[in-house]
Amino acid sequence: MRILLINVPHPAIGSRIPDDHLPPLGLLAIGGPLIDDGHEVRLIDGEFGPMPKQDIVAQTIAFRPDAVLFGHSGSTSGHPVIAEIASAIAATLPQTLIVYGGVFPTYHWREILAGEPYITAIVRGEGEETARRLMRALEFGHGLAGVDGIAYRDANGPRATRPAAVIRDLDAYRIGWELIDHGRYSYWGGLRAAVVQFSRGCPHLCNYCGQRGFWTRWRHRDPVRFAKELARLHREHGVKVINFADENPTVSKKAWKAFLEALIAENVDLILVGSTRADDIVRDADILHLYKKAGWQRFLLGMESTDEKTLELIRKGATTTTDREAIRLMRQHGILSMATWVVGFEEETDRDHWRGLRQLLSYDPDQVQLLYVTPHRWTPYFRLAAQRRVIQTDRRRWDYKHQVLATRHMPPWRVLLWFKFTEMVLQCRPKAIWRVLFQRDAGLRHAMRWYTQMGRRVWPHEILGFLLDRLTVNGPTVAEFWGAPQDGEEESMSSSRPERPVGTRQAA
Ligand code: B12
Ligand code: SF4
Repeated sequence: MRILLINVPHPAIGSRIPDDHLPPLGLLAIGGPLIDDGHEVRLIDGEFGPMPKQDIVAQTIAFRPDAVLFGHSGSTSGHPVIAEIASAIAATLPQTLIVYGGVFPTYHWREILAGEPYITAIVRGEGEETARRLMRALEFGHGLAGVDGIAYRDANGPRATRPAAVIRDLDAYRIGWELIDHGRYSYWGGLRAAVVQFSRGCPHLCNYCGQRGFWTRWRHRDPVRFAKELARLHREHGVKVINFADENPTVSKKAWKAFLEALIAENVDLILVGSTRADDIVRDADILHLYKKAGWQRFLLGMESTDEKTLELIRKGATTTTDREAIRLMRQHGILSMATWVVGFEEETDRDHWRGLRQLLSYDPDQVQLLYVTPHRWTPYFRLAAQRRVIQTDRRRWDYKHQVLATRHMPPWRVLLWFKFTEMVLQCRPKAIWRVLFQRDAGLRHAMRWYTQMGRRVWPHEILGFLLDRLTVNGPTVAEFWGAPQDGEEESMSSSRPERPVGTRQAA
């Protein structure tokens, strides 16, 4: 089959503000196995430019695909863009099959299939094996009812097949790196970059997390093979920065240490950045020198709130003591810390913001990233927020960087003021400025300067965006806006059945 993968341009600041773009790992992850099955696969990456809709449609027509596959990592807020481009392609090429995958459609398949007739099928959960089976069924005209892990329309309307089994051996599927020109992709201020995954999922139970249930179970790749793949990306494609897409790569100290040692043995000069949990950093105090030696330059630590009551509400399972200690240890080992902090909880008052700011200051992180509470329907937290009022009805804005919910004790402009004030105090205090200007390690200095520069560009964009956005007064409740809670379906795959890859196309 001729298969076209499309990465649509995302309107969020994460895509539009930086000059850098990262490869769309989700699409490459399904592209590799589809190429190995004998399909002719091509990728259009609309992030560059960004590409106007008509150019994407024109390039699609030129390729004459049998199937167009969509998916986007900025999942919820990316959906309206995918819907717009998919419907334009369907209007021009009505015979083309349209397949959609990723986190948001995995859960919102009922509404999408009911309201968007141009979508042929949705892949639910991880896509490597399911996409192979689905494309084979579509190619040979087999019924879709026998393909696990999808949703489609039958005579009775939208229906889902039984959940796919989680992939136990992540090394059994390769990333379709040949679909991209590595020279186009960069991060960290113009350095050639790739996104990778050592592991999938997370064993923790934070009740707002939209990712843990999607991957259903924590698994990791073979540490040595994974290190070799990173080294190959460096040697053969000149990749310098490796961005880890993992929710939580450090869950198993044994596997993580084996990876760090294997990468050190490869002796490649890489910059590694990603996210992890503060308690894992504290647990690994004795091997943090290996982190540094392997190339770790920054970890994003999800602190979400510094208020113990809120941490309990969101079941973060963290304490303010470990958060602070993790930052101290990282600094001691020359690794930057970025603390994410969430605002917009319903009962927040000025006093809470003030206390949070002071605690954040006492943590002394190198960088902060503030986000707004944004409930996903498939998480337990959604139930707690279901009756809150929505003030932002444009779904493209549900990207954590826009206020979407009303809070009880203050108007949106005051929440924005606290949001910006907290960022400003953290990033403009003398210590932070000193680190930006005089950080001794040149690599860390570059990283601090690049982030500061990003911040300077994001600020006017966010403030102007707030002034221009039309916020709804007396909007719908969260449940009215998105539908009833769906936390019963949080785990998108089955972890009890073993996954057996189907044979290759040639063998079939
Ligand atoms: C790397 C990353 C980025 C990179 C994007 C790089 C890129 N080109 O994709 C950058 C830094 C630019 C970024 C920006 C943003 N991001 Co981001 N990002 C991530 C991160 C860390 C990893 C994504 C990833 O590669 N995952 C690994 C791949 C393999 O998984 P996947 O994409 O889900 O694909 C699998 C399946 O879903 C499925 N699949 C996916 N697509 C398709 C398509 C088909 C046809 C099929 C069959 C299957 C399929 O198969 C794949 C293999 O199993 C995640 C957090 C996380 N841990 O996942 C957040 C995350 C995806 N980002 C998020 C957000 C909100 C954003 C922004 C909106 C932030 C902002 N306000 O600017 C923007 C959006 C712009 C964008 N380009 O996505 C949220 C999305 C939340 C949601 N559910 O809506 C996440 C989950 C973070 C979070 N904490 O919640 N992001
Ligand atoms: S630690 Fe992070 S990835 Fe794990 S459940 Fe909590 S928010 Fe999700």
